[in-house]
Amino acid sequence: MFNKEYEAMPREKLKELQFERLKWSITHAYNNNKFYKKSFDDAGFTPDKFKSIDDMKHVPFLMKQDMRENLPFGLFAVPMDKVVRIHSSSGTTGNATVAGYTKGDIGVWSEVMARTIAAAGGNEKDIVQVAYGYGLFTGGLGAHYGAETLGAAVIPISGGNTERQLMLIRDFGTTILACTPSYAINMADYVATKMPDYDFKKTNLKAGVFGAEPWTENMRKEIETRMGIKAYDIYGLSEVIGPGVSCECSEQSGLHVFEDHFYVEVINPDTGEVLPEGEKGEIVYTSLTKEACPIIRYRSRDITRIYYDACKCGRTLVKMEKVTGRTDDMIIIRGVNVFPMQIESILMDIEGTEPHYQIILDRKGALDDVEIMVEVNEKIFSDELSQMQKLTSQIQQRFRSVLGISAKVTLVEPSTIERSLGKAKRVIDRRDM
Ligand code: DLL
Repeated sequence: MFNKEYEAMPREKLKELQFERLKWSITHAYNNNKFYKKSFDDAGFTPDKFKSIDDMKHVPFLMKQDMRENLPFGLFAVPMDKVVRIHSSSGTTGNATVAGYTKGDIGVWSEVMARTIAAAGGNEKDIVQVAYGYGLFTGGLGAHYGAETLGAAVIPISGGNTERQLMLIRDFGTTILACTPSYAINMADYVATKMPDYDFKKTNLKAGVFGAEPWTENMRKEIETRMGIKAYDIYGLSEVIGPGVSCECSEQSGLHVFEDHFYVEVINPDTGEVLPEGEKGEIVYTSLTKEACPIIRYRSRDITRIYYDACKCGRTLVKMEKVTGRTDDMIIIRGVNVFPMQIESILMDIEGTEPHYQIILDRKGALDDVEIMVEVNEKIFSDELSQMQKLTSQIQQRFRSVLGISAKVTLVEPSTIERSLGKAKRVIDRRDM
């Protein structure tokens, strides 16, 4: 553990710490930011009414729309001379958000990312190759500062240039890879198709810290087998800090939330009501220590559940389940609510398909038209036509029985679907065009 005092703090003590920090954060936002002052006043809430953690339910939510309406710096709570970094995310759903950091915020972020890499087995002896994009996206610099804080050696290659990535892994002896899970698969595919003499198992690579997009257990298995590594899920969002909000530990069963810096609640997205432990809903974040951009009850739109268990790793921090969807990447196909992840799970359970797919939505008259384009492996593609037809109808049948929708299925040869260097683009919705 990078910071045992906080990561394994007895829960009672952690609760006290959270209460003190919540009080500070709420007061800081109210006193130093006009948006929060108005929003709290409108809701009839003032920080002096915050007497226990239970009072959180009286604090108004911060919505994505509030962020948009206050672009670029309307949610900052310190003067610009205290801000040392600005990041911005185009957002998974296309709405820009801007985040500012003070020196102190960068310190917290570096610490939670150091903890994240340590939870994946990293220490100062490791060589961490950061293949997340550097720039306004928080992945690159977040992993970079975390790895340095841990004392590891960083290779700041950023995303792209796959062949060079693979050569560096081999020649520099990279031990930990940081990138999106879809890019990790992309690297494995590159090796399989273009570098016959390359063997991941002969490199020093032992682990990967993968995140920034949803991925399934099947994808984890695939990455672990093909690269001969342990693949850990890491999670975060720019509005909260970037990567470093939560991460998996050696148990790989749920992501520990760094609760000494982030307070989490799960709510019913329709009613806003806080749900009991273990129930699935939208996760809501409150920052406890952030100076430049405090976020108070931010509705993330990510769907998960949180639960407390005595984790074998020794951390006492609450766990969140792998995020498999958002309230807003939900697509409605002929009235059926579908998450891209459900489609991925179906495809990954079918022998012969690859984890590269796109869902193309169109409108034919009044009806939604769905096409699933999915890559199949080389063997199937070069086999007889009957094999392809069999697979097509197997996929169609699974879609009908699991999701209740009929879709056109197009099987394509390996490497047809455009690869992304960062987050994969799974859905192309042409219905509103
Ligand atoms: O994606 C931060 C990040 C960078 C996380 C690198 C992990 C690794 P944003 O670009 O603001 O920030 O996008 C945040 O991405 O609300 C989730 O919907 C999704 N997301 C992030 N990590 C995961 C994950 C970064 N491990 C949005 N699993 C979030 C599922 C994830 N979804």
